[in-house]
Amino acid sequence: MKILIVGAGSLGLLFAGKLLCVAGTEVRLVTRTRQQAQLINHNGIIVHEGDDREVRTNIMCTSFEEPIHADGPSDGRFDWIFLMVKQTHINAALLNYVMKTAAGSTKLLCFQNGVGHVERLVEASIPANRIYVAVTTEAARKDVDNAVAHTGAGITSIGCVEKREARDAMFMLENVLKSAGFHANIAENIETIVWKKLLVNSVINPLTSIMGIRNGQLLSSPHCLKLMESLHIEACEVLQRYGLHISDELWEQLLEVCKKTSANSSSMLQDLLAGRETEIEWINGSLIRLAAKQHIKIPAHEAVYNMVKGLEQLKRSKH
Ligand code: KPL
Repeated sequence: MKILIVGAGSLGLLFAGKLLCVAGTEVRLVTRTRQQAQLINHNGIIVHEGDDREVRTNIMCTSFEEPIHADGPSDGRFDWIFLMVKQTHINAALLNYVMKTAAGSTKLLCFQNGVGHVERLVEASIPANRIYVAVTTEAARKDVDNAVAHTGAGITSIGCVEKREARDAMFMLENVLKSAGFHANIAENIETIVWKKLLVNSVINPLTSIMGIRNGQLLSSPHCLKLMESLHIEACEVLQRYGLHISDELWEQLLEVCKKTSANSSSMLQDLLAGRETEIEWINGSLIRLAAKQHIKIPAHEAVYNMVKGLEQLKRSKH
């Protein structure tokens, strides 16, 4: 199986590093900058597992600026392209790159947080029957541009946008992911899984970003728990009206995510501190837009949305 991973953040490096160890799998990696591509070409990818194991693998890596066919044995015909960039990095140039790189049968697996990216891919004329969605709870921290620490094992669910599409291809991919050591499964209801992850992100990410705290600290104060509850209740109402089955267990799962990732800074807080645009538009923004279609107001989400947007602008003007 030939896989092209687009995006070399923490998850891109983790998946590339682990998939490279699977016999019969060819993996290539695309980075945003030439410097990162050069570093990875010279030094490989290092994955630090929790048990102090260190796996170093060599990989062929290019940057967006270089054509994918230029420097390797691969004929550029990939079975899968894993799109592992953030929502904020999906722009015309990236879509153009993906379209040029994909052959007629290449399937695209999207790992983004939130919703909205699939629609943007379809608008860019990528056929819906070639778009697949992945939701992963793997936790990883990029230490340097070619090294990643696997900080927590999670579950990766994959599903297709068009229900009747290639199950065989998904089975094969599921097996490859499992051989690489990931807990992977094929989800019949990938849309529900996407929205549930969005709900978790819509509570933890803005609150940790506004307060500048780690995920676990949300649990240490009744005031924080109250804020979490308000966001959770509003989001559940919107998703139930949208037709998704949302059980009471989701609140427990939300608390569990905070516990499991207690020492981590949320991705939104990391983006804010680094002066990058956050994914708030595709997380809480998507919920607000869905609520508007239902003619209801979700004031707690609107408040955190505006606070994060405000902070984002202030931080970006300083950088
Ligand atoms: O996915 C996350 C993120 O930081 O984006 C977690 C850790 C689950 C918090 O929402």
